[in-house]
Amino acid sequence: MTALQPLRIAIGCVLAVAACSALGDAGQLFRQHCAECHGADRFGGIGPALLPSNLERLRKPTAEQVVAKGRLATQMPAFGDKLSADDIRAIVGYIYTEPAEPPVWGLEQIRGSRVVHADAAALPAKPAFAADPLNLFVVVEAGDHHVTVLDGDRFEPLARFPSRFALHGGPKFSPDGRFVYFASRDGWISKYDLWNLRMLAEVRAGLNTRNAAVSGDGRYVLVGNYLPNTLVVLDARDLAPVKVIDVSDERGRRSRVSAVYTAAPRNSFVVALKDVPEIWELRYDENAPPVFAGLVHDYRLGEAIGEKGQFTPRRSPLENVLDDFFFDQSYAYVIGASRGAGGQGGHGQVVNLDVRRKIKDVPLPGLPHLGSGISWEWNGHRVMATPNLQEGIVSVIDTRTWQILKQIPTNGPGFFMRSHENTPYAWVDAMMSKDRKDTLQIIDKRTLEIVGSVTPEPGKTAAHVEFSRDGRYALVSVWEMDGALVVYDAATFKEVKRLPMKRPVGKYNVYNKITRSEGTSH
Ligand code: DHE
Repeated sequence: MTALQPLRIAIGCVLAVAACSALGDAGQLFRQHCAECHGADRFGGIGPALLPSNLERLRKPTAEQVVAKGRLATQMPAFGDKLSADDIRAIVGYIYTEPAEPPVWGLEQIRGSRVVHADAAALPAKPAFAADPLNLFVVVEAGDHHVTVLDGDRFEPLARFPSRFALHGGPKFSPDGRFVYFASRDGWISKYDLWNLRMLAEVRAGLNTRNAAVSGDGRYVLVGNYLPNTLVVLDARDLAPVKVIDVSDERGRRSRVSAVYTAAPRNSFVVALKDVPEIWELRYDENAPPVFAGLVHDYRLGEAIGEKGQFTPRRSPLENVLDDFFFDQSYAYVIGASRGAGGQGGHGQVVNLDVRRKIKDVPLPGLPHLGSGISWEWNGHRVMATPNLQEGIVSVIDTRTWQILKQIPTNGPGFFMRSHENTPYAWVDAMMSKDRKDTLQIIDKRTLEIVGSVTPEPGKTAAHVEFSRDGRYALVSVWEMDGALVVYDAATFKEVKRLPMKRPVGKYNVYNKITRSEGTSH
């Protein structure tokens, strides 16, 4: 030990004690002013969870503003007249600090959170309205955390109800289109009956959730979580938890789940992992063959080693993490890319889920948003197209050879792309463009050229398209607090109707979803 070391240690101790006591004061302020709504454990209550991983999308200065001024269209009040700027800063510092004990959210907590509002079996098994139940749109209004159910023939709302805080990802439907399941970033899964226009059940499956998928047979919901590192299987009837699966590689290295998807033709869920380079496939049918626990192997045909096949992960090892991907129409292939920090931008990979390995690299530029990809027949074979979160291009890829056919330049980076079997056009937004985020461009799927555009409201972000069941209308969001849902004639690109909505982030057509239309996300 050098002469200076005891001094350094002493200073370190004083600083640590000071930091602890500052956190202690902040903790006291939190308990006094925030815990009633956000929970003493910061797991959330009537307000959202306030743990560092849940706050990743909120910058600290914005968080301070929210505490001082409140949050529009929520129950979050303003504390600016009760708390000093220093107190507010202390509270914000506290909520961005990891709790002393790692948060626990297992089977018991999930079970304890479940709320059953009504029993679907006791409700009429037919729609309570005259509108076509397969041409309904479910519109997620993030501005004030509501959902609107829209008649897709008349474009009139049938119902509007409050959702959990911050829904994210596409709602998922039961195979007959009667039930819709929503996931919130805070882990709440809600089941709603579209025929009776009633909320049926809610359960908190995680503390920080990515998304949920419904099995092709409609019996299970799989939820993928960042916090804790788990997959949760729910019974789709009443959202009762069936199984919690810890997510780690075979050496025990834990991973967050990027997203879960249903591969109905394979009777399986496919899971993208954020921190370990593997794709998982979990069969949901009871007849699933047992899975060999080893890393690089196939289904075991003979003896099982303790694990049933149902809900047992079958791992495909990869060279790189993939967290965003697109299934080809056969569901044997996925093309994926990594989008997080350390991701391999410019590096798409095609993975064959049967041989369980990468079969091709695709030199995709920027950050392709493959989860939003669409496909169609082009010159006798199938192509897919993906928007790009970083560059103003749409990449069109031949799915026989996985070669890039064309990079179509657009107004700027965009999030979402959509089409329909009954239209020759694909619509793409440029919501991250510097100066053209108010405009969607329309690509002719035959010529791969841009042939038109729509600007629903100059200067206001326009994004996310979904077609009506018959493909005649394209619905676009004006993505603002006082925004709108704008209905366009998909052939003439002329506006047909406009409905005011509160930041309508996404809209989903029941028929297009349950038939896995080639023009929409699945
Ligand atoms: Fe999403 C879907 C991941 C940020 C709005 N987003 C998805 C899905 C994934 C994903 C994996 C597919 C899930 C599904 O449908 O089941 N999103 C991510 C991210 O990793 C990213 C970039 C960072 C993050 O914070 O998670 C991200 N997403 C956003 C946003 O900032 C958006 C624009 C606004 C918001 O509400 O958070 C946003 N994501 C959406 C929407 C969908 C979605 C509207 C559903 C798309 C669809 O039409 O199916």
